[in-house]
Amino acid sequence: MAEKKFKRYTITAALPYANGPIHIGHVAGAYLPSDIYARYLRLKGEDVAYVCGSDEHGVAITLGAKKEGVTPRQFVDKYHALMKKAFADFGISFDIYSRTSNEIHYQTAQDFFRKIDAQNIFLEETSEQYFDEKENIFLADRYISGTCPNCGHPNAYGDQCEKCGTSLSPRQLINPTSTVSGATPVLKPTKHWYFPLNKFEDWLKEWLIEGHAKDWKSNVYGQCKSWIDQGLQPRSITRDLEWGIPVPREDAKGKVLYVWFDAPIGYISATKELKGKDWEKYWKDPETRLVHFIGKDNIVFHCIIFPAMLKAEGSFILPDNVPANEFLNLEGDKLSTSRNHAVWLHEYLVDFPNRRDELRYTITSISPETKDADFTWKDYQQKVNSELVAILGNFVNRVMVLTWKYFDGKVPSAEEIKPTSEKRERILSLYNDAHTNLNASIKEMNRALDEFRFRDAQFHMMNLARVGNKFLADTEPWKLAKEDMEAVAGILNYALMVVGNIAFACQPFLPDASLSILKQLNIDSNDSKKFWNNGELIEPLKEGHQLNQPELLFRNVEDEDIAKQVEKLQSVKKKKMETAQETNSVKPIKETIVFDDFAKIDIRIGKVVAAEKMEKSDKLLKLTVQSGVDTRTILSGIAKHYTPEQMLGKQVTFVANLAPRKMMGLESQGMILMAEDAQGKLRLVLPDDEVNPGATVA
Ligand code: B3M
Ligand code: ZN
Repeated sequence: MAEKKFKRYTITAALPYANGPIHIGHVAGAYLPSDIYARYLRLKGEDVAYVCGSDEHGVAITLGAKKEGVTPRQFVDKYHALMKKAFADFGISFDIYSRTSNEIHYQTAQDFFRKIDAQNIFLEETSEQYFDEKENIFLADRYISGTCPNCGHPNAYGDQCEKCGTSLSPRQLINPTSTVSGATPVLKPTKHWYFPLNKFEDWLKEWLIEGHAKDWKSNVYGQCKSWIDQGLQPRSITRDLEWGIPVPREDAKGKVLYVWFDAPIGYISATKELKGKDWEKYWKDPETRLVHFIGKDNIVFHCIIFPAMLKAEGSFILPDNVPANEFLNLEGDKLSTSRNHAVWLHEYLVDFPNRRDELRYTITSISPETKDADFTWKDYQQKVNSELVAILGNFVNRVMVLTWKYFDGKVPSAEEIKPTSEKRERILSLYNDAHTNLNASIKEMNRALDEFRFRDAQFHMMNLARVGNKFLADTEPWKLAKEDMEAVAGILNYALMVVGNIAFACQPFLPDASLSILKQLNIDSNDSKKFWNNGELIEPLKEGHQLNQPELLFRNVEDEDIAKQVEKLQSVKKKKMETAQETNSVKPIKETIVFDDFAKIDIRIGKVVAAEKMEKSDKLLKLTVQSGVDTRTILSGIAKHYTPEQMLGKQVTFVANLAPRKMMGLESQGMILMAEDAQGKLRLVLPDDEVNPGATVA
């Protein structure tokens, strides 16, 4: 890694919307990696400002408040408190957890706007925007949904399609509807301010594509590049809303800043709140390293839009790295707040008291650093039981117990073992092996931490315990105790030294375990800095030093512990399905069939060449269908939904090999496929473009 020496670090973690509790997906995306990194830097003695806070503006908030029937203020107060507590209880070591409804943030965001505005950078434009006449509001962002012009997803929002990730504006949506009232919106003129991202395109290319291509993660760089390659457009940065930061202009009454304009400035406001007069160093000194930790859905905002805003403002440093993570899934399914498919941090802390490290460990070991990952409770149990308990806990405990057994809990003499016998020669070579491996692991761990590869870093940390265990298993001090206590003393002295180094090494990953080991060794963390700057093993224990009693670092997770959690997830799913069925009376899914069952059905596209009402039936239409192979008669129960005139010339999808059936004295030679919803609405199932009759469907 290119060694750049920074004087201080400003570490930010995405400001979560104050619209729901924190779940493990959030933890895996931004909070745990940033916490590990911040702890690592502090341990090295670096000057760190690690800032975060609640994002309290935008439609995510106003819609949520409306749903709960409270004011936005009451809504954010509730969730801000909940999130702040969950982070603190989980031990995320923010230097400050602020919020964007603070006075200091209003000031900071408005000053930021004014500074750019004074340079006449913003564009001002009156344009026709969608308006909900029922609710009397303009429909931006999540207030409006419709079909995505890019992928056809029927529920894309006015700012983004969550299916394909395309960033959108409301006018691009096909068949837009108001998410507030369900109304079809009308167009109405309104004035807004736009940030001319296009004018920063060349600068962005140079700074990002040429400047950071090599040191940024490839998933981050790739997304940025494709955004820039598509060409950048001006983005509106104001909204017609009541909740938000007023646009600081005389002629902008009733307008507020767009949430994505003010939210990243929240990092700056939080730093001001934290550091007082000293804050500028953390944002304006080029020797400060600014690093944003986020999830992949926030990449463009942090890598393109916010940097361009900082550049336009002119006095700030730019992010040096944005190590964004991919997504974490849960038990094979997307995490979802609205579906309640999640492991909520505050609930985990109640269900698994004093087991914060176990969750940290599991999440880091599957961290979605390069691709999406899946959290399963079975995995959690396995990682705790066969890694934390069996490797780390076991090693520390064995060393502690043996030292108490043979040396009354005092660090034994490290006097050099002379190679006076074959056995001793073997022990000496085992020392050498262990030493080489331990130092290599420490180096690898440090390198991985510098490169934001936290999963690898944690693996190398665990290697210290793996090597320690192997050293004990190979040297077998419990057998030597009968013949060579000098050798036993040497072995345990060395093993204790390894335990001490593990206490330091696991600090960023497993802070509670680290404290427990330090307590058992009866040392404080003074030597931490030495360890983290040395890059190799250090000797934290003196001969004769008295240890405390051993205590267990981790306990096994029992089958019933995880069964309860799996059950909880399933019962949420079941309940959701039941209520969905009750409210929509959606029919349950039929029994599973195998592919061969499906393959027997011959579905074709045909064209209606004649259509008439069946006599004495108000339901049936008699259709003459050209099937590509033949011309046949099909009777279809759609007369209440389609007229013969409407059907004439239409394509239809039909089952071509269904045994003919007699209906009202006439033979029907097939079945037209229809979609029917719970309200009885019936629609033809059709290809979305004309195909030739006889086309097969599979
Ligand atoms: N609140 C989006 C999110 O929670 C947004 C992040 C802001 S970071 C400045 O995913
Ligand atoms: Zn889409």
